[in-house]
Amino acid sequence: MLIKNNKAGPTIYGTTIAEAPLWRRVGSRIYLGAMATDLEILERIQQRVLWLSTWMVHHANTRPNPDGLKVGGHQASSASVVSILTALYFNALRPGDVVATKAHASPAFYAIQFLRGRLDGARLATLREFGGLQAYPSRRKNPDVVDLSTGSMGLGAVMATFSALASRFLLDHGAAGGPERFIAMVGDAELDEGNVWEALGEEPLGRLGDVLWIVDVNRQSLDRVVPDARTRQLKDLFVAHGWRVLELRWGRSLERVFRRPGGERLRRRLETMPGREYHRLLRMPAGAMRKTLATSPEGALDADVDRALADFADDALPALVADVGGHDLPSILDALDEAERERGRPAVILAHTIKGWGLPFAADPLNHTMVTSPAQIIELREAFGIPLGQEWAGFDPDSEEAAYIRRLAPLWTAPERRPAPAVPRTLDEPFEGAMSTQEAFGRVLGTLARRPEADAIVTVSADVAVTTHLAGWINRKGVYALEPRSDPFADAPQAIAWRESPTGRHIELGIAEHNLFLLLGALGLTAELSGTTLLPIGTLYDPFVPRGLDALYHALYAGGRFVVAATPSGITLSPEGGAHQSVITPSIGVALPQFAYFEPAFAREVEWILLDSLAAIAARDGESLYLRLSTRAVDQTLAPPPSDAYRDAVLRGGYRLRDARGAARYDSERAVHIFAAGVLVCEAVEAARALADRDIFANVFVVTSPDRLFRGLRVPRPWLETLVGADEEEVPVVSVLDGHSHALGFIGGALGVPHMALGVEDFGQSGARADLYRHYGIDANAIVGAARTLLAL
Ligand SMILES: Cc1ncc(C[n+]2csc(CCOP(=O)(O)OP(=O)(O)O)c2C)c(N)n1
Ligand SMILES: [Mg+2]
Repeated sequence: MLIKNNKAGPTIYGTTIAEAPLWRRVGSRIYLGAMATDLEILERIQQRVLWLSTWMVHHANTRPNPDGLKVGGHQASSASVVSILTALYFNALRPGDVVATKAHASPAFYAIQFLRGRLDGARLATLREFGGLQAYPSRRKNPDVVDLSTGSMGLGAVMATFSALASRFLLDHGAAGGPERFIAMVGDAELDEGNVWEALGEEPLGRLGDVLWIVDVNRQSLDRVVPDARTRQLKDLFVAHGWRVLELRWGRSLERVFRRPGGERLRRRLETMPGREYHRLLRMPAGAMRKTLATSPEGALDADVDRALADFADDALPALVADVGGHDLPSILDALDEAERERGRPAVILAHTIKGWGLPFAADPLNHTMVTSPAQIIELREAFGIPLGQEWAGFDPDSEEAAYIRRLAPLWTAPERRPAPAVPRTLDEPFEGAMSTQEAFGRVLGTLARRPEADAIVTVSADVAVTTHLAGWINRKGVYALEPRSDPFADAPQAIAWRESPTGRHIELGIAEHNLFLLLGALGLTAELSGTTLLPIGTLYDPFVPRGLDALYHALYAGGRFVVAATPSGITLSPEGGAHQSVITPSIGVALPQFAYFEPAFAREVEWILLDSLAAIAARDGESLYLRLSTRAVDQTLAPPPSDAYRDAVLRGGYRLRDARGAARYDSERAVHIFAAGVLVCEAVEAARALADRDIFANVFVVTSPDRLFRGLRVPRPWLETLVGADEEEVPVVSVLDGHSHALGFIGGALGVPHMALGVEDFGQSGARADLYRHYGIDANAIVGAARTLLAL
């Protein structure tokens, strides 16, 4: 698109240019109609964005502040992308575009939302206040303006990119897709995060044409001007991952000088200069710049460079030398337009910028945490031409800027939600004999695969689909690929038929737990972004939950809803050894918000928990599910007979499996409660029998969800108290699980009785199961010992 400063009267489609919309829809495509837009207006808008974002942070740091803590707000990081954001939000964005903004650019982002009429002006004054605008864009907290959450370096942009895959998945399965394009902005140092490259290595991501990244190459991180090698590698790294790279290195003023005599030498000088030296140059007084630039690294005068700069007065040099492409609006608009043109693969714009652009601390290596002083803000206000008392003002409705903004294409808004997918309440699967919860999970999914409700389910695994029992599902539903692929093994039947096509419903990833969680988050957000609800289920080995924990946290925080089935778990996986035995995951399950941790003991419980969770996800009113499963086969005859009460108790977090109160010679002074999670119910029952031989009366409670039981303590009549009878007030507690004891450690305190919490409190190791249970003190003997200690019997 060519931007011309054209204010005159030619008309398009019968309206004067000053009134004509800057976009039009032809069929399903939106065209940015502006054959001529007013660049001067855009420049003025960008100045206002810079002022408002700087003022907003200044205000946040100077308003009455009861605890005196520094509020912060990243004026420099925000200023760095003001030009890019202006080009996007005041020209390039179409109604189908969603944006994951660079997290530290939130002030500029909020200023823009205000100027575009999406955010009440009064909210700007609430930046970083309780209940106000969040420090980093959060769709959980400010859903009215934020498309996609960002904050923890690297995660937001990657989840946005996986959202593009989720949208493509929907289209391939006949649902309306959308949004049409996913734009993610990242800082240059943000790309140090390994999860970015972990994601870009995933094959389908290199072929998603609806993805555009914009890297804010200001050559600065939090602490420093970054090493040059990093910046120089960027282009090759993206190209190696199949991306189209567009560079915005210098602005048009410098490019013009480069074309003059001596200009190529100047270019070389600037482009070979280490980043720190360039930043030093930018911080120099105007008078010192020419000499520094025209002096070669060896100390000789470079006559060519001197000649190239000859026409510029000293005080014109700072602006010229700082003329990087990421602040040159026409160049940015051209790059955005160019990115549009070829949509067969993702594109990235590497935009060189100045951190703190337009502010007193521009390019200062330590500007990350700087905020304007009172004297600086007065100077800026005057420089921006903002009258005193008008600091928060938007554009007058009669102004050219306001008229221009009215002509812009509307920004993306959330689509209407299509009806929620149905989920059966029960499958009435027969579960008999000895069976593990992992096996039950595979059975339930296999049965679901034969029912129409399964149409909303999508499974994901990071190279452990086979060992986490997804085979039955995959055999029925196939593996998702962007195009159909032939299967060279089709004539040689395999345990898993790896049929890849756009209709497949299992997405297989490389061994990358960050990708697993971010993709689950993205698939779990399609209800909000596309209007079509998916029911995502991801599987991984439980010990590797912490490997992707930060991504899991982000996926939940960003609003994704999904199921994680983690198996095998605990030291029960005996011979596999400590590297594969999960110990701390139950505590993670209890602690993570919006993530219900369940660890069922019996097969039917797996069915109920999974279906209940899928129904809640479908209805968008429930939490995500963390289903911690086991490889140990458990005798299903130990389970209570199916009933509504049993199901209800399982979903509330636990039930009483064995009631000692009916025993002959029952004596409440010789009673103990054993609370056991998951497969250790077997040890609990065995211990209860052994205790009975000593006339110690043990009740066994199955804790299906330590998490629900714990959080249930805050309601008026906690489920835990309901489980225990009023006649059992003094009965002490032994708890046991295959994981850190801590996850059930709250029970005694909640009931106000002595409690011994058994669990695994060290790294695991190889061995036979009985040896390990004995060694870590979670076998029946250990339970008996704990009960006797508590009762002093
Ligand atoms: C995972 C993570 N680690 C550390 C931080 C702290 N942090 C915030 S900004 C920043 C530097 C960001 O540099 P860059 O991405 O280049 O952004 P810029 O501010 O230069 O635009 C760091 C380390 C963070 N937010 N997230
Ligand atoms: Mg940076």
